[in-house]
Amino acid sequence: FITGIAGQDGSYLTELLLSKDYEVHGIIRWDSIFTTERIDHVYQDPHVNGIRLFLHYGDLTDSGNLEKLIHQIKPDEIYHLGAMSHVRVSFDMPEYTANTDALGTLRILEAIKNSDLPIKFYMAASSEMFGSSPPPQNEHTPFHPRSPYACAKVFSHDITRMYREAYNMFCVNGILYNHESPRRGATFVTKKITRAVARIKAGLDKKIYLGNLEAKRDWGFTPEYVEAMHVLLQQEKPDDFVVATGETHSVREFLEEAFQYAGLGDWKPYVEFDARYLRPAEVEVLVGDATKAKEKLNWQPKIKFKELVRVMLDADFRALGLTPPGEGDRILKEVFPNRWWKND
Ligand code: NAP
Ligand code: G4F
Repeated sequence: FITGIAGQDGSYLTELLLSKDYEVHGIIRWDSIFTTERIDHVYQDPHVNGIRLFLHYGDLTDSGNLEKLIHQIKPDEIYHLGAMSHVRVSFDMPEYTANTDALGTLRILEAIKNSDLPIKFYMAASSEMFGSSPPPQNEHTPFHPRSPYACAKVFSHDITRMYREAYNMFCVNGILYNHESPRRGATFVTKKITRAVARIKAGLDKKIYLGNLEAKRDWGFTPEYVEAMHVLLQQEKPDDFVVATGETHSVREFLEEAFQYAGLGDWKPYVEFDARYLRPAEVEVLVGDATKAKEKLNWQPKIKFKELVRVMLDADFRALGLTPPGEGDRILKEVFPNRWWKND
């Protein structure tokens, strides 16, 4: 059972679990337009027998709905990925963010507890929780959240651990650092840049407007991160893990790399500053120390910063009908000969 199934991570995780012969259920929010674009390629018509993907209407703010679905589905594993996941927006909507991202987790944990079923629970915690704690951060680093989003995730992280200890439930936190892909939402900085670079290349746009270029992030590749989520729920004993590449790069470096790879040269003539993208409090630098995941889960990322930029740009070129430079596609073929996800 996946909350946030139609999000970036939910879509890859669905493909991973289907490739492992799971029956997958997920909640989507009702909207007046279709919001399932990321999972349309694996959608299965419910009128056909033998399908393994089931979508249900649901919302993290509706405890009755969550209780009912968990009672009906009786899942073995819950991957709780649903969230208002945009840090900047959480400053505009702090109460909604806390309701969804903090209380939403509590609602699911209570539903599991009340079900008396041996359900394993994965909580999508975040490196944002470390905030201004100096890098590199690991499982023992104190949290110092710098946004309503991060505060809500700290609550979810702690309540997940608390249910594990108090009720002996199989609950784990994956403390994931930023992970990106061609399916990343277009308002997050990596996708905003690669999409804009492709549009500039195609002659559709002239400029991109950005905020703080000096912030540094530890950016990884989403398919590898959803593999970590799955492994985390297959441990013998529940435990929390940092999942990261251990490299950090600034938004400025991302711009340099993307414009160079696209053959546009210097990025400066194309980029303008817009204060609306600044945050009241910024997280300056995130670098994860994922030694524990390497040693205990045998998890290690293969795609790092430069490859990630290439993979994302090739996809954005293709989306506009442009011939991609092709290095990203070549890397994917070489590194993942048995790829289980659709290449966008
Ligand atoms: P995403 O693309 O924004 O997906 C979030 C999903 O949550 C969307 O499908 C969204 O539904 C759903 N959602 C939002 N509000 C909801 C509500 N009230 N009820 C039910 N569903 C709701 O985020 P992501 O990148 O896949 O991230 C997945 C999770 O990992 C999130 O919890 C995020 O905070 C966390 N995380 C992400 C990263 C990262 O770098 N990507 C790093 C650390 C942690 P709609 O499709 O209807 O909008
Ligand atoms: O891409 P971002 O919006 O990601 P951010 O804030 O790091 O959050 C993402 O990663 C977290 C894990 O650490 C997740 F928990 C969270 O759900 C989300 O997936 O911003 C990255 C950096 C920030 O420092 C921001 O100030 O880019 C800077 N930035 C500069 N200009 C911008 C922009 N960010 C956005 N979104 N848009 C800009 O125009």
